[in-house]
Amino acid sequence: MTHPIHILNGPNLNRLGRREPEIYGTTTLAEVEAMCREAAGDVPVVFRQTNREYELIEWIHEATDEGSGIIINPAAFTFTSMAIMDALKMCRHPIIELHISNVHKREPMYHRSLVSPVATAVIAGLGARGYPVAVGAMRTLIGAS
Ligand code: DHK
Repeated sequence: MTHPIHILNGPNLNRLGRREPEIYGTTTLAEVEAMCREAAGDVPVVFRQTNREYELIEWIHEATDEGSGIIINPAAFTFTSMAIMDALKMCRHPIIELHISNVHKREPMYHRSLVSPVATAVIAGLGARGYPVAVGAMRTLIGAS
């Protein structure tokens, strides 16, 4: 039995679809979750979102102990949280950092990720479609396809 892919989402992503649609699109987080589960096929998925930094850290610990890989959109915590970076450092599974927008085309405050140095790969700018792309890549990284 393959351990789950943990897909973790940070602050304000609960409002996806209504939040700055010109940047993040109109796809809702529930629709993103469905896209991920379809892309995962026979690999189980844990899909979560929180606005609480400590909770995201605890979920990273859980994914480290019980999962097969982490796909994480830390949202604004990407650029501020050394605690999330430190939690990810403990993970020996593949880590894909995911952003809906191309953060490198945005304002300078979005250009220095604290997560990228500890991630296996980064996907940014594909919109909500980046999530199923990340799941497909994670299936390959964990040997599921
Ligand atoms: C999502 C957010 O909420 C922003 O704070 C990030 C990221 C970008 C995204 O593009 O998915 O800066």
